[in-house]
Amino acid sequence: MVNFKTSGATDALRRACPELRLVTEAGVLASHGRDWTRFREPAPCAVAFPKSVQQVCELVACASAERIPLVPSGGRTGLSGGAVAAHGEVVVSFDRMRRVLDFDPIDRTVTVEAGVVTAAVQELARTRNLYYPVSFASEGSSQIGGNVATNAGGIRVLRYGLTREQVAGLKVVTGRGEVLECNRGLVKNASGYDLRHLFIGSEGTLGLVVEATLRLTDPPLPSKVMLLGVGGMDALMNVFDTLRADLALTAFEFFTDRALHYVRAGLGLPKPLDTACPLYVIAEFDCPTGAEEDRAMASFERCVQQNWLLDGVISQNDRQVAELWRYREGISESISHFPPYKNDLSVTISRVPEFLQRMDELVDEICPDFEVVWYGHIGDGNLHMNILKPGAMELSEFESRSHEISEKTYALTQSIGGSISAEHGIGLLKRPWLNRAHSAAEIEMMQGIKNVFDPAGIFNPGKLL
Ligand code: S2G
Ligand code: ZN
Repeated sequence: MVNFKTSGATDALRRACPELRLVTEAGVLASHGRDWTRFREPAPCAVAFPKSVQQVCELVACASAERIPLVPSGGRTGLSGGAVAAHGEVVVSFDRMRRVLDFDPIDRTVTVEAGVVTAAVQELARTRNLYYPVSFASEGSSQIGGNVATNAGGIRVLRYGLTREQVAGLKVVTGRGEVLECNRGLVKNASGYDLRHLFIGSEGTLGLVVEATLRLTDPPLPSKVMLLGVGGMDALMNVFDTLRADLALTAFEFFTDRALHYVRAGLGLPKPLDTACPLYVIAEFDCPTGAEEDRAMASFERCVQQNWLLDGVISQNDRQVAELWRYREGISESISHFPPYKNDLSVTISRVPEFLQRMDELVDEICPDFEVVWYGHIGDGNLHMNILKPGAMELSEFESRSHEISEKTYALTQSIGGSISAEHGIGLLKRPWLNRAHSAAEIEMMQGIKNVFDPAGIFNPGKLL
């Protein structure tokens, strides 16, 4: 951490912020100095647990004056190392800022502190007969502040968009220790640049999100889920196009037979279909009456007649909906022990088959000895590529081999206009390839924006930029 102060940082913070809870206990340093990634050892000098915006402002003012690097930390479920503190930084945890500050039934908005867990917002919405639609496997531990910082997506982006579309207002502490109230929950506000949208997806590099005002929406209609077996990606895209035309889809996810193998082993799940297929789909759709179910069955039959579908089941009740979703939502945890090297890629939906075909050829050519598990969100062109570490291979060798694959993967992704990070962010692990995602001019502009909001460069140094 060049020109940053890490030794003596805790003393400086204790003097400047006597009320601030500052922990240096080894177990907390280890647990709070990381996210879900396992490629860097956590080594913060301390973990700060502010309990108010005022304490955050005091902390940032001191860190800015003393040039103490700060790593914001929410639910620690990130997948690009964005919340990893490996160089003596001070972690800023929002575990003690978990209050629900306001709910307005007319505005249909809820204002929460950054440390509120995603599932708690979903539950609050449910109790008010409303719905918070951002949903993903780690929602039980991820925090709203981190969801905003990474613009978390999840399984229903197809219908509701990402976190960005739900944020009606943000309160942020900048690197100058100022509090910005962005948009304050307004639906319309044409009064200049919407700074809210700079902070969403900024990965903690522009400011610390301390409060968010989130839009809630109508509760979803009763829905059903189909688990479908498909012969190949071209057929899968025909199924997607057909079901999207015939049904009100809320999700359209895919996973490969290798993913199915691991999630069945990991969760002890039975075979979902009699037919073993190379690819599987989870399609969720509005099904309030028998008419929609009939339409779904007709659509299913048409896909079978076209030989796009090899097999399939449809849920008969809510329990089966949950059971079918486990085949998709359980994949990530079922392969986490390897560990996997993750690439979170996106292309326009129409390019998915070509992209996957060329990726298969690339993997066969450069790493036939590696096992790759694919799954993701066809409905928004986001494909999760998980390279599984071979048991006997050292983590460091595995990471460097995976970097070679990433070099070629990102070149291919860039060649067809895709993104090297669809929803997990650039963080620490993808930073060497930022120039695959943006031109030099764009990166220069991004650095200029960073300098405005974080002039001392104390926010999450080494991440993203
Ligand atoms: C997903 C979750 C994390 C992972 O399952 O859609 O975004 O394993 C992922 O990539
Ligand atoms: Zn995902």
